[in-house]
Amino acid sequence: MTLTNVLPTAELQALDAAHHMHPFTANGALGKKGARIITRAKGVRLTDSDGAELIDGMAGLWCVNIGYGREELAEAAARQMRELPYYNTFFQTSHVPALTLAAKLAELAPGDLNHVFFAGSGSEANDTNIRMVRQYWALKGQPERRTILARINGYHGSTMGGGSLGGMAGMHAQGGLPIPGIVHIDQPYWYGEGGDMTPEAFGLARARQLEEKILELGAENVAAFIAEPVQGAGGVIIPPESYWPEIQRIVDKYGILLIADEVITGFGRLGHWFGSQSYGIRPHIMTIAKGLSSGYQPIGGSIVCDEIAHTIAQDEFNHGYTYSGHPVAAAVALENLRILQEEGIIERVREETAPYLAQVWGALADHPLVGEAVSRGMMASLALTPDKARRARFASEPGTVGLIAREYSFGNNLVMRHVGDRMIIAPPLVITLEDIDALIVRVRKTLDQTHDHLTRAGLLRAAA
Ligand code: PXG
Repeated sequence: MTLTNVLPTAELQALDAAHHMHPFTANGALGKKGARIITRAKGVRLTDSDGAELIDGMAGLWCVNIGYGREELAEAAARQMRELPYYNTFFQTSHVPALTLAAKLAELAPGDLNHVFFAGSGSEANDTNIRMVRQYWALKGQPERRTILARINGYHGSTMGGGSLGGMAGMHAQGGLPIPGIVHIDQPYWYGEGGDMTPEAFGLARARQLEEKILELGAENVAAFIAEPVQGAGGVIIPPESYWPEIQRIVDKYGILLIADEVITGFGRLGHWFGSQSYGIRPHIMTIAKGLSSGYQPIGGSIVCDEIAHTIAQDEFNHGYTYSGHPVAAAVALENLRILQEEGIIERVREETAPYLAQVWGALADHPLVGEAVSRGMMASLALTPDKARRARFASEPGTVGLIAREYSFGNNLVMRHVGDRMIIAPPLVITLEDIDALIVRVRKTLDQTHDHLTRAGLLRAAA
């Protein structure tokens, strides 16, 4: 018996409001309204404490790649807990789940990305990356190479390091971020910022900001550039095709380390094991988390190339987490990778479901409220606009319209997020064509309701 079974929704909500501090939430307002309590899930569907069934268009928080309810993962966790629930890897010991998972990741990762440093989350892994690239350059006799370049509206986590690498203004406004030594350049967001340029020209221009910044700071002071292959939390921003090849040219030219933050794009979301493969880029480090265990256990890490790993190995690296390579999390991750591989889930995304999603999601562009409807793999976004021809923003505070749409979507039993006035989805990779159809029906209904609402409320107005 669980709490869910013994308490009515209102009492669960009251306990939640009284004691539970939610992340990224105005808890006062949520407490008054009451959180929706999710009690169980299967496949791509969630059930709430009132018994309603929702399609989870966000795979939890971009992580439940294999879908909910896979018994094999529960079994793997139980088996590992009985055998060895915990041991550390700090002081000259190792254990089978961590070393097997590291070897498996080395096999799956491209090129010479053959070494894994484990963390408990994506944020922790990016904190590791900051320290690792600086230590690498120190050991190479270039300790002045400390600055890490990142992007405005990128997301790399919520720790002091991760939040600093990220370029979220709302996060930098609180708690003294960013830490020193991190410099941001603009994002390759053509729809919102490209003006009259073609996407291709804009992609090149934004990539060349990296070169300009390197020259401004002096290449001898720059350690690394970090970026998500496709920005997730920033609003599913898919860069123009010209962007990544130019970034690769620039990091190669100046000998800057490239960190691909694959926390969302890893483990099949773009139709390849890693987003870097989808874009043909060659990172020195990939940050991983989320889909590594399909969210069934908290685990993250950095997959590191030979050159950095061999250099770091020359000295003691004074860094690590109690739960680095946690045996239960590692055992669950291994089982998750087995399922992704043996069931051909990533190939199916690439060959079947992603092309289908691109077609039916792209067709939403005919809706009067939609300025662009784009997808890559199992990540998709809509830009809402009061004036399609001008790619106009709403006159209302950014996010007002997005929130209205999100509320309708939730009411239609579809979990679709908003980032400002962009609507985003990233469903479990196991979603079927029929479920994509069901999802699209709910999105269309949501758009119609939002359009009616904006018309009635006089909000269908463009910013000057
Ligand atoms: N990098 C990327 C690219 C992410 O998307 C992290 C790092 C941090 O991972 P952890 O495991 O520390 O959360 C993330 C996480 C959102 C949202 O609102 C996205 C994330 C986390 C929380 C909210 O879309 N992504």
